[in-house]
Amino acid sequence: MAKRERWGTRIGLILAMAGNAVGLGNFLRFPVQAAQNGGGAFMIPYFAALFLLGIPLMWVEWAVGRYGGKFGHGSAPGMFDAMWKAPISKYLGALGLFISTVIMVYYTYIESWTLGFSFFSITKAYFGETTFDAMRSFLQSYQGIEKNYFQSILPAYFFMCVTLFLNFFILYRGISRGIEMLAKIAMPTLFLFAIILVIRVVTLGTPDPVNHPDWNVESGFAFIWNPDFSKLGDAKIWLAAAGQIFFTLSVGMGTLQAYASYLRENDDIALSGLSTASTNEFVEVILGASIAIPVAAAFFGIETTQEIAKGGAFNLGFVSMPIIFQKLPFGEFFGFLWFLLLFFAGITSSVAMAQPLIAFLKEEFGISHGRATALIGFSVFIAIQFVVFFLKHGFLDEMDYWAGTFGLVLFALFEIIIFAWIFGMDKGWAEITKGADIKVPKIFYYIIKYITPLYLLFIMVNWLIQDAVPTFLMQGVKPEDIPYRWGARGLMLLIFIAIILMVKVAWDKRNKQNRGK
Ligand code: MET
Repeated sequence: MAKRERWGTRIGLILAMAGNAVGLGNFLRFPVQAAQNGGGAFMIPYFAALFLLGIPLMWVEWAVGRYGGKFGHGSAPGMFDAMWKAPISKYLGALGLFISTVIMVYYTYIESWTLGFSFFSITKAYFGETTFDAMRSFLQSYQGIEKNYFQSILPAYFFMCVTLFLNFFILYRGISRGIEMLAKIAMPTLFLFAIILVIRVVTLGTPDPVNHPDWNVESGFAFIWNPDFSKLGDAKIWLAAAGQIFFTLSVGMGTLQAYASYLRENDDIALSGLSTASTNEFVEVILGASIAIPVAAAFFGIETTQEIAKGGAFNLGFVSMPIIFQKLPFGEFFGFLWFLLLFFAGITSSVAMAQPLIAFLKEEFGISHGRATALIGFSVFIAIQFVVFFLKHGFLDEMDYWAGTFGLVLFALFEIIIFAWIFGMDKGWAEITKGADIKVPKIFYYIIKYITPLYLLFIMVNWLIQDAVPTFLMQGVKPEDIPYRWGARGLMLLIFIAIILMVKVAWDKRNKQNRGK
């Protein structure tokens, strides 16, 4: 077996794993989800999901990854196959490969907007667009949806190309010289930028005490942190909270496992996994929660902030934030920090999304690192065209729904059943605690074995009853978008079939070789 790459240092590994988890989800998706789901009402199911789904799955995925790595596998098909010798297991693993790949395609495009907008901040390009309509129109003309400030999609296309190039350049340099190096630079910078922004936000007070004395940062914090028990009966909030935990921790997509596969057999995973989850949560609920919502509450009031969040996933980050920057002294500088922070958060996650596929091509097909990276870079470049040009018709939303929301839960369900019930919880527990630098509380043995799978099952059943049919039939989707949404499904199906076929070919080849021996 060829010698596998390794992480250079422990701190590098933790930063890379934290970089994998900390992403656009922490700063853009979290505030929107919290605001849409009633702030303080959201946080209770959120923490429940963190302890019953997020942290247990974090440990499981590190264990699955390190175990698979022992057999030379950096992607889920091989990992599942190592844990469960049944023909189907590698195909269930293929689902993980599929999810990370699809997410990479649309995620890098959003990531590229942040790079663009950091440039537009420092050059004050959007200064003058001071109303919601004007700023939304700026964003939409950048995205090629309408013609206004930008007359063509070229600037967006340019930043997309730069972003893809940077991603694949880093991936080309490999685990320790590429991904680890990036994390060592990007993560501390991200912390610094976020802290500067939080300080700026908390010192804002009440910007307009005469006309709006109750519009202030405190009201933003109160909105998130005053627990609201009245809405706990609403299943939607529980599902949204679980969805956010999945998205933000990057569980259920194969990227944490891929990173963990570069560990040595006796390297700790208990403490490292917990550190990754804690870092992510610190960034999300301390830093992420202290920027977009409180600042919007101070300038627009809580009601409007909730309206903004309901208006779409990017309204808070790309529309309301730029309006606020224009009201602040040195706003161009804070805008630059905000969007560059998002870019760093994004790129340390997106490189992780390509890693399973790169490992797969190298390990299961014997393709060289350079060629595998180039091949995937090229394929992502082709697929992203659809996202860029059909953005207006919900292409991105469709992919985000199936891969970034539904897919994560489905894959995690298969994974935990294989890990806790087929591989077996006793062996699984031994894996999690092997080489551990902390004592993992025994209660997690039972949580992983019973509660997490049941929780996931419950989410899936709930989905089947409530959402499956209307979502599948695209109820509520604008009629003119339906063909494009089907197009997105077609593209995903194509990617899925391609991955399944590759898994089949690789295993057929391997079985033949084994028989020949
Ligand atoms: N965890 C990263 C983020 O929060 C990547 C998520 S992809 C489902 O953005």
